[in-house]
Amino acid sequence: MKIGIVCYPTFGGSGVVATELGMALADKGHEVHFITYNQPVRLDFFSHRLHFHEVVLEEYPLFQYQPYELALSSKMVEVVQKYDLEVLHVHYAIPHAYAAYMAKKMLQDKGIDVKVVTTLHGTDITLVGSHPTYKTAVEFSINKSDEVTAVSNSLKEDTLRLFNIEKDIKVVYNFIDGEKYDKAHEGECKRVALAQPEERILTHISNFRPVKRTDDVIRIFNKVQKEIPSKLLMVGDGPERLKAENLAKELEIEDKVLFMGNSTEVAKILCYTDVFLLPSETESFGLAALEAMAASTPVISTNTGGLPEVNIDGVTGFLSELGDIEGMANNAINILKDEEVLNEFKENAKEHIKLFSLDNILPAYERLYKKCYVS
Ligand code: GMT
Repeated sequence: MKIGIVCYPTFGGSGVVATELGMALADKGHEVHFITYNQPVRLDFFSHRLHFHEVVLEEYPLFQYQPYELALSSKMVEVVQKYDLEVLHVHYAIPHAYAAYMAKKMLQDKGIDVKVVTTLHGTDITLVGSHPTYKTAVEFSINKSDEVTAVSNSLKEDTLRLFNIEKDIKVVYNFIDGEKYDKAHEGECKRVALAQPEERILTHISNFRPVKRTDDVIRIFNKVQKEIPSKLLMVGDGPERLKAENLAKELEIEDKVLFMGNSTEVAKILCYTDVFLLPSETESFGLAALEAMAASTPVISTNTGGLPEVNIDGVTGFLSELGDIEGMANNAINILKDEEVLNEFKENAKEHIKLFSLDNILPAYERLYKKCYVS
């Protein structure tokens, strides 16, 4: 098929999922066109069936805010027409689903029928989308999509609770290419550059927004390092980073906490990691947790949102109540202090990701694209 993918091209989970999906679809023989304001960070152009179309914003002094939706929907119309796209798969409702609806209407006017599949990722529903500023438009564009998916049962329930939804929402879990993480283990391991041989490595990866509770990460680690020689890798960047850095200084553990910024080498970093920390206030899915498990890393997380669908308590890691720093630290210590226990959790984590394999998830999206044309 000929598929247009619209996403945020950044380090966020929705952009990563959209990019990996597009590359996998191209590998399977589909023609894929990314339509976004920058080349997605994880996009590599090894397939000739992958295309990227940049949405260019014109600056004009009258605008206090650039009308991105207008530029995006115009670009969608142009690309659908030029390449005969059959489906526009938009990731993250705001403003992508709304812009896709406008594109669809403009194309209908020209006698062209393009189908719109919207995938809800989390904050587009739970944090931003349900805010009164956006709610009307988000609800409208979800209801007007040809097919709607959510990345977990938890997110589906949240969407039905927060909006007046007339469409059936299908749950299609995020997926992971386990092999990529196996390969990261094959090369030279630079673990030695990050920690002493006797030290354990704990890692957190996020966009450092308040919802990620990065201060909790530091406080959990502070308790762990008192019991077990260890280092903490803080990967990513965002508004809470400085606060987390200051907290590490205040707790006098700054020499044990490495702030690494955004990275495209997530698989390599995870291959050195013993335990992954994700104490989020909410997570519709927790792609970072799944990536950690793909690298055989147990996950210590909260039990919020879709996390219990991904991280299985007592099997792939442990779940705790939001803010239970003591509980999460103890869980990490219990895993880390015993080599045998650690290895068991590592094996369980790697085994569990099979449920989220590309082979399982990709056909679900392909069926959905086809279904648009029969329903
Ligand atoms: O977590 C973020 O703030 C980024 C956000 C995004 O849209 O990129 O992540 C959301 O989508 C990811 C991919 O489906 C999920 O794995 C994350 O759990 C979800 N984040 C939240 O629900 C907070």
